[in-house]
Amino acid sequence: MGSTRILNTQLLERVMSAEDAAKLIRPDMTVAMSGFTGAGYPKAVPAALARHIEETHARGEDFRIRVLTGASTAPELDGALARVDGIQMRLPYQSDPTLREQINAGRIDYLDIHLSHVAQHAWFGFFGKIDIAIIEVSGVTPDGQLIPSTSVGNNKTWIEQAAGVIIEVNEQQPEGLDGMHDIYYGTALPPRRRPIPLVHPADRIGEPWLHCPPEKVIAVVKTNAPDRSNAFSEPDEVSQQIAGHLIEFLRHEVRHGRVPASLLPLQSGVGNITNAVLAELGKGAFQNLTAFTEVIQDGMLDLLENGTLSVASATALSLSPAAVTRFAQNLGTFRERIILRPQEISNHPELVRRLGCIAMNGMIEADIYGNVNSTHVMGTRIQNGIGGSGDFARNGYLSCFMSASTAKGGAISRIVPMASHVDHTEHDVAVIVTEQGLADLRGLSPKQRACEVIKHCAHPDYRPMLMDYFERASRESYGKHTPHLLNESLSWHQRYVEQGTMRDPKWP
Ligand code: 0RQ
Repeated sequence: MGSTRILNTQLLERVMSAEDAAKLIRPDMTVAMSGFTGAGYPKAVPAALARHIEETHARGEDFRIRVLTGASTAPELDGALARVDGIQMRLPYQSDPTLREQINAGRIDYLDIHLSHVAQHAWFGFFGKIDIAIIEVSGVTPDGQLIPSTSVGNNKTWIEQAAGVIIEVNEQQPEGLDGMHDIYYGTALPPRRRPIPLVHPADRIGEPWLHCPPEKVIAVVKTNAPDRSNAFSEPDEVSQQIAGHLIEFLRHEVRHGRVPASLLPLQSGVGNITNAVLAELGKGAFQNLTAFTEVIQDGMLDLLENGTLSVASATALSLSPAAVTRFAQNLGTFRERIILRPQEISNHPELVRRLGCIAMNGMIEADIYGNVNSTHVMGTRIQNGIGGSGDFARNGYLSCFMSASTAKGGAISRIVPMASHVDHTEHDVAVIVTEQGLADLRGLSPKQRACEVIKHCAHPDYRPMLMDYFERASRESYGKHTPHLLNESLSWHQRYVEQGTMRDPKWP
């Protein structure tokens, strides 16, 4: 069976159908897969496995597996396996509606983990033995090295740790990806750790290919399918206002000499707001920027194309269909300016702190003291996961969280008395931005922070309620350092759960 992408004869001999490869996976196995924010995930074997699981369940037999990835994948992987009730454990990040529903119904054990921690936790053995890795690549070199695909994620670790490896060679991924990756093989567990020799986002410290001993490869499957990327909507008014506040703040920081005119390496989370911030950054206020981030979205591609951004280091591309076409057409230019690394490097606390990243991420809610909830709606229902937000928020030079001031048509205030779940503590959050304004929390005490957050970030409909809470708490609280009324602090969430709104009928 000939192939222009599989140039190693030993691996060519292992080519088989997705169905046959899927049959190598047995109930209760731990299966580690490639994939990060809808890029570079296996396209055929998980779907074939889902069909196999469905048939097994129809015979009345149990068949569920434990699924590990880099981050979120796509309907063909998470969606397909969740629909047939085929997942018993999942980590470290997801965004699939069917999977989310099952996690929140209590059917799946979901481990929500800092993305930089996953590889080391696998090495420590916390996830048990990894039976099979399923890794999408864009090609195989004559000596059996794997040319990575549109994401790197945890692939290096999965290949090293798994007993057997199934490779999907996706002929639709551009051949020109070859040379864009930088796989660092120097990480180690304590006490053998050494400093990681990266001092600029453009530094290449590793090798372009993933090593995989050919004898570990139990199947090779050929695919030809695009990443399931979503289109971004045009920035709406709220996103533009948030972006405007943040850009004005960054200019202010430059004027005060706290960051250079070319800023510091940018980390930008996923979603429409962060994309709007990137669009705003491209309007000429800044030049010669760099990015040290996880995901390259459309907005970052625009900045690379128009020269605002000189280099972007990440672990995955997450592009809309239109941007995928642009990317493929200008691959020569992008290969010079994009470096894709393992997520243990793209998100490494040592590097984020050394480079002094400006972290910009979305949030579910923030409380008046600056604690941020990125993951749990009403403190109990997981939305996606912490992803890499904690890696960057804790270790970055400037940690910014952004969202609209309300959700669900105004029924929910995203500025609340007490966060119903905390992912990023008041100690890690420097700046909160909503369409109402920006609160700079650096150098402030808890009570000073509360005044800033209520005044600048809360929606006017909720501002008086928040101020009333804060004033009463300041008088009546058990301690006056971080005042709270403990029997009332989560009552806004309870009201929403019971009545579908956080609005208090006492307030007009
Ligand atoms: O639900 O679509 O059903 O209406 O949550 O909220 O406002 O559309 O915001 O898409 O920017 O996501 C925090 C989830 C924000 C994201 C989060 C509901 C809201 C909507 C989405 P609907 P929005 P965004 C790098 C960084 C953690 C990981 C991270 C995230 C849906 O930014 O996952 O940062 N962050 N990684 O209606 C009830 C509230 C709500 C609420 C929002 N307070 N109460 N519902 N919603 N706030 C990337 C990686 O790490 C891979």
